[in-house]
Amino acid sequence: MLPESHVVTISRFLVDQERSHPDATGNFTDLLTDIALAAKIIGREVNKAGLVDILGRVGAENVHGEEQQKLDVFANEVIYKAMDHTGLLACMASEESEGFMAIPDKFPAGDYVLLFDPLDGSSNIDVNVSIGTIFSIHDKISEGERGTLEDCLQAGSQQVAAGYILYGSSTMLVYTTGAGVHGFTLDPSIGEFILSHPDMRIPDPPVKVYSVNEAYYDRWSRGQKNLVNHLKTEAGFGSRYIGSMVADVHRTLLTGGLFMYPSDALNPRGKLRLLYEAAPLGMILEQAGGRASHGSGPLLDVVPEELHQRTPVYIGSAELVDMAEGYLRSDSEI
Ligand code: P6P
Repeated sequence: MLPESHVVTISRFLVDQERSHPDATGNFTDLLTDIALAAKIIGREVNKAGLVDILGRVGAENVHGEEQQKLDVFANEVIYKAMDHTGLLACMASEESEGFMAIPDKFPAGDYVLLFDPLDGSSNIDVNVSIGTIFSIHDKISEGERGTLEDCLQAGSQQVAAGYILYGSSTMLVYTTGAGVHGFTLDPSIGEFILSHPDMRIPDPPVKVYSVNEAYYDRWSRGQKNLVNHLKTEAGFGSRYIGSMVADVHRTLLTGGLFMYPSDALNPRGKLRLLYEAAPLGMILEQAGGRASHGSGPLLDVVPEELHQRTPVYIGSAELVDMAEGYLRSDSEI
């Protein structure tokens, strides 16, 4: 007997969502479908990374006679090649590519802009820790037929959609179009993403967990130090830190809590990137009822000045992000 919930693939879910937008062209449905395809291909390689490494020791080349690629370079190429010919995108930008990525002249261009981190946390692959792909989608705003850098440098509040794929104990795709957050789990036996987490909401009250790399404690501002000292003493919080942003933020979405990557004396803008890490994950958490801040205001309000711009990140339960801003405000009041 099937459970009450029905078997809904991401394709079926996208078509149903499209039906609720009478003016929809189907282009967004096609775009997410292509992203899901790229995710399956990347996940297949990520899930056999150890084996590939062993195979790689037999010869410096893979079975196709190609130079063994690093997985993040592979993931970057998979996404680019899955998207470049579709006629859906005006341009792309990637963590792996210095400049913005034009659509080849031989292919038609479209009206969406895709920003992505193809494989965030790839240093964790060798120790079998969960890693992720992050994507951010904007509308093209420039006048010309094909996209420009201007189309990539939009505030997070302008995103039309955002999402991530988490390659963990299972492969999950989580996305929002500004109408709630929906999670899909890959059933590898049939190669389909199945709706497993409809309308995700960050729990309230949250579990008492904060997530930050405390190795940098001595480089933090006084306010940052006071915040973490408060959380771990009076507030009785526990600490969880995976060191893979998608995994840390996904846990925060599911349990509540506070994920932080602060600025510090050596990194005045922090480490994480605004366009294709903080802004998309920030949209997801805000759509789920949480908050995203750069420490002194809404993260999604920041208008980027360059593609790989870094930003401090405070993402999670609204009350905890508010608390963080309160402690950090004391830094500017000194
Ligand atoms: P640190 C992974 O390298 C990454 O880009 C994010 O996924 C993660 O949140 C962060 O860096 C971890 O950085 O300095 O704590 O090792």
